[in-house]
Amino acid sequence: MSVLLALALAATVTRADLTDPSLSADPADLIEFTRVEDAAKFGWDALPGAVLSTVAEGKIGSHGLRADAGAEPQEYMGIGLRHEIDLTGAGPGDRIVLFVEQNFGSGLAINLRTAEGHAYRFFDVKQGQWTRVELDLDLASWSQDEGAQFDAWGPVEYLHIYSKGFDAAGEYMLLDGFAVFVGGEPVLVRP
Ligand SMILES: [Ca+2]
Repeated sequence: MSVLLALALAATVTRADLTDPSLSADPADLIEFTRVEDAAKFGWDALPGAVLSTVAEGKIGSHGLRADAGAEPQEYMGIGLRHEIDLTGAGPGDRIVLFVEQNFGSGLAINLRTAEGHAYRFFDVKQGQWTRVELDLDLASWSQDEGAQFDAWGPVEYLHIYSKGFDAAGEYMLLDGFAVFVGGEPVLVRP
């Protein structure tokens, strides 16, 4: 990536940070729970080895989610959402938006599980500060499991946001403002 492009992207991230009008419609943010029990009821959970909690330091709304390494950390810790998100018809220009902060590494992965297999991709984040991430749903930008190639999105049953490097005591990940837009509209809103 050229320096100029990197600077342009950094500027975009800063400007869009808290002012994305599509996210000011609060229900599009699928992370807004004061109690972790309610987040769990919606489908949020920590991946094995980590412990989920809610935090009053959201980037959108007032609360976010936090995963801390637990007593027995494992590789590939992170946060998962087990709640159907129907991406049927999604394509270029449609997007997943999220805010993340973590104190390990500089990259994360997202994995979407559909009935036809997994689609996943990696993205860069800054360590120790919130990063706004926007992932286009153009399937050409996503990798798939070998033998499970599909050419159109369908309902996503389960998603993970994780890192191989999230594997040690004292490490954490904060997540907020997770929203999915197809045709400019949120695919799913909180109840
Ligand atoms: Ca929130």
